[in-house]
Amino acid sequence: MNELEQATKRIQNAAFPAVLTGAGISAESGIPTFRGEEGLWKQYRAEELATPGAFRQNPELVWEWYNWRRSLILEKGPNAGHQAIVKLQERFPQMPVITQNVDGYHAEAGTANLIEMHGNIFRARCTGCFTVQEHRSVDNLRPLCPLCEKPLRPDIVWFGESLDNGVVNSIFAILQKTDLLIVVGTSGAVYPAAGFASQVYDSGGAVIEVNPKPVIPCALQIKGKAGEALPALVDLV
Ligand code: BV8
Repeated sequence: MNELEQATKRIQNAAFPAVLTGAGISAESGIPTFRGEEGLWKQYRAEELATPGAFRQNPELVWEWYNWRRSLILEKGPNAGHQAIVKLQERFPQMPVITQNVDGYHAEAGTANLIEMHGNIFRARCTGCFTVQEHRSVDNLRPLCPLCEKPLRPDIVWFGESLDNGVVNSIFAILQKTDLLIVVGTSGAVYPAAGFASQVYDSGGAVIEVNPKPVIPCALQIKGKAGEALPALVDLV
């Protein structure tokens, strides 16, 4: 049996599969990943801009980066990889989808039971009164809170910031329960997401990885693009 057939069997026999995605699932939508060649923005790396320090030091530069990403995300849309996960949820209606991505594409594709663990690029949070609101502007470099007029920040988890406790608890409950974690399009460079696959594997679960450059040793690795391999896999299930 080849990897695709083995993976199909594992999914067919799964009692409570779960999905974890990273930037790679949006690559075929035309959204640059963080650590691929095209992942750099101007001369910056995500780790230099997606931090509280960078925002304190140069909020306009950080807003410029998010405005650029938001306009690109608005221009494009979910791809066949996102749609395949929605189709898999028809087979497994309880299947949770945990994403590291902030582009909103899983929600736009109609994904249920979705956890956006790093927040969402179309929300902003007030640095004064902490109100969270929708934010779709692509050119405002100094957005202010309409309630208290303090500066807004992206409602996104930056490097060095803790994830929301509720989100962490929900994810760990899923990782305890799942018997199959399907990991799509992540380089496994960022924690805590980078530890999820081994956590499932160490507690007796199975892991399938879909990535042109697989990185998870304990996974059944399917070397391929999300937009091609996922639909093929879901069609076989
Ligand atoms: C935390 C939002 C507790 C931003 C993101 C020192 C001080 C403080 C913390 C740390 C520290 N050292 C380490 C840490 C922990 C830190 C961390 O992990 N750092 C790394 C750099 C080592 N983590 C944190 O800070 C987290 N919080 O730990 O809280 C704490 C608190 C204080 C002090 C200590 C601990 C918070 C991390 C959240 C950061 N925010 N996103 C934004 O988006 O603007 S993470 C960012 O990276 C994105 O969300 C992204 O999704 C994520 C992971 O990247 P990937 O998704 O994997 O993307 P990447 O480009 O890397 O890979 C793409 C993959 O796709 C590749 O494998 C490629 O082969 C594949 N691919 C390409 N094409 C396709 C494809 N796959 C399929 N199909 C294709 N077509």
